[in-house]
Amino acid sequence: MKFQGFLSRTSRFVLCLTASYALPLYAAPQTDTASVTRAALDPSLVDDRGANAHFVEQEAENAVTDGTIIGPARTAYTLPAEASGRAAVKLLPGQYVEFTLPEAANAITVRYSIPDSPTGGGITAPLDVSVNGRSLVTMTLTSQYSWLYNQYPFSNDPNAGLLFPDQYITECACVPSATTPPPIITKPFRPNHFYDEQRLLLDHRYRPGDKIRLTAPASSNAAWTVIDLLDSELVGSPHLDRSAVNVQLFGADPTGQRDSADAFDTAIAFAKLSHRKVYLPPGTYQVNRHILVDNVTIEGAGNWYTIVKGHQVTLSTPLPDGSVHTGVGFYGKYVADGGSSNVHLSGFAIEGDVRERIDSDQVNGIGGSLSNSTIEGLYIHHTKVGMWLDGPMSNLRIRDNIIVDQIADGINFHTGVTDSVVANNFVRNTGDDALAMWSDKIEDANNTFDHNTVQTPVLANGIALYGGTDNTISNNLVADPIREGSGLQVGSRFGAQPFTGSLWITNNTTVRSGPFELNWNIGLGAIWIYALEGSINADIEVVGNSFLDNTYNAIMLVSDFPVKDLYTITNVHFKDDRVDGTGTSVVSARVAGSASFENVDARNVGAVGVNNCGSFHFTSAGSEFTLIDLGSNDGGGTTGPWLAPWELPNTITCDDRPPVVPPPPPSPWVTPE
Ligand SMILES: [Ca+2]
Repeated sequence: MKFQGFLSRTSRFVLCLTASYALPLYAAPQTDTASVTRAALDPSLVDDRGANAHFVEQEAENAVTDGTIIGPARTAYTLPAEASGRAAVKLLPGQYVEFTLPEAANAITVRYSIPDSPTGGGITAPLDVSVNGRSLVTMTLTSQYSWLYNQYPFSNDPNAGLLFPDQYITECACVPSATTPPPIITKPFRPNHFYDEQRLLLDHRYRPGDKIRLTAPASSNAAWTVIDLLDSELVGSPHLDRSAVNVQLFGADPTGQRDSADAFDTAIAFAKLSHRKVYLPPGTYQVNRHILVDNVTIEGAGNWYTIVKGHQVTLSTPLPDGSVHTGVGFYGKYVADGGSSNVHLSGFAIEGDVRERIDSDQVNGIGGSLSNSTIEGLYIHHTKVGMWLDGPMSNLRIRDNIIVDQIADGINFHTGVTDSVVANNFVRNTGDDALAMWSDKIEDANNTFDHNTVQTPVLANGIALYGGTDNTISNNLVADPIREGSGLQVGSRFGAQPFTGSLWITNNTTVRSGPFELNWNIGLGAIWIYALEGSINADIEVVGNSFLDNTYNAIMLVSDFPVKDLYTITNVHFKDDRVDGTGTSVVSARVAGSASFENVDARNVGAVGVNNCGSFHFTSAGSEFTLIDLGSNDGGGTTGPWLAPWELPNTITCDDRPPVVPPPPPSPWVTPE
């Protein structure tokens, strides 16, 4: 969706509009585009990778502040680790951070963290916004949707004891309930999901060079306010459609006071009878349950203007799908009920109210089965999963959406989703895999995830594939995965169907991936292929990718120790990939099998190029994992060429924990080798 024109002053925000907004004529706005980054990288390093978003992103750590920069640091359960670029700015009451607008803007998004309440549940706190020294508005920040603790599936109680004392935890390397004396568990235990973000329409269009200052008021009740980044954007005027069926004519309340769910249903029924679209005019509509959609088009005025907002509802009896709560969401019919088709949703926001993770709850922004459908230009916030599709279903196109601050996944193709596309979406701060295909019971096939941006998934992976056939992951940008996952995952896990046919992983960029795996106590790879529940022998082509600033390894092929002699990984082919910076190795092999490498170039490699453990038998025949050198694999680091002849084809170089050598920041690959 592309908007034209500028925001009028009839914003839903009540602002003080006075003559003092006139810009001083004597000062030519200073243009400062140097601070614009994408995933905290110079945009030239990620050209044509990731989503082409409507906004520009600026990191607080690059802005002007009298606060304190925290980070860069990547240790899980810390504030910098979950920040974009692994750094942010911490403001004490009275301190500020100031951004210089690089482009004209009438809207901003602030990504921030404030403390939890002492007993959990969150607080609210003010943040003053001023432009060019003039006070504009005070935002009300909240930590009601952030701060989870403890073991999966987490708790909101910072003072809780272990949820599962009978489970192994890495902190004591023990099973606490079976250990004498019992280990002392630090509280809060495993705090995470610290950040939230909030959007603000400004009173008018500001110019490049104007200064947006965010100040934690001296009187703030929050002991600190961390600002991670600012997105700024020029939002066009609302989309109008006078020919469509207007939900307000059926009683929908744009002030958000009355529940509008029944009015939505009535408008949808009327629209289907009259073969027209449904239109959601600007406003906030309260909807506290699923809106069932089938063979209908629903258009909003744009996701900055039309907000469909719900609160979580506790059900007196569980639903057939297992839910004990419901909330706002647009759902196709489940396959058991025939599935939905020809659904087209665009141009509105879905604001949920999910504050805890209950895996059986259907409290997702989009759900059910949606064949032959499109989902475009939505902003989905504070739901459990942005879009959880339960197939079998086919031909769904998901484009140009923003999915942020989720309790679990961003988008999941679950069970037999085929011939579908996820393109140009922006996903930040998910609580599980940001983009996933889970071939549960029935394989996902012929799908493409293309040109999406994923930032800071606080658990699991940026993009994850669990089984499937002939799927493509291309041109995506994945940054800052934090724990128990990495940038790209190919896994035989979660009962998924095996990988068959081909899998193409093409022209993606990851950055600051390959984090420390807390349970294994080793570093992962930016891409990791994991044979946990079966061998992986489909044709996997990993071509043209850039793995930048890897915390540990760039590439990992791995099994789990109890199954290391059961499963292998074979038929994986790396070609034309670039590795710029590894804390440890380019390749970590901890499985039996093989992979081929052709024109895989690396530099700033921190440890031996190949850390080859195979399946840990360490016989005189060498590792059980073989590297096939197809030529032109150049570059390396302080230990020499990354794919040196002495490492081939299967020299054992196994070292669980080589010293980490943090690489220099990524830079242009000036002279391709
Ligand atoms: Ca940041």
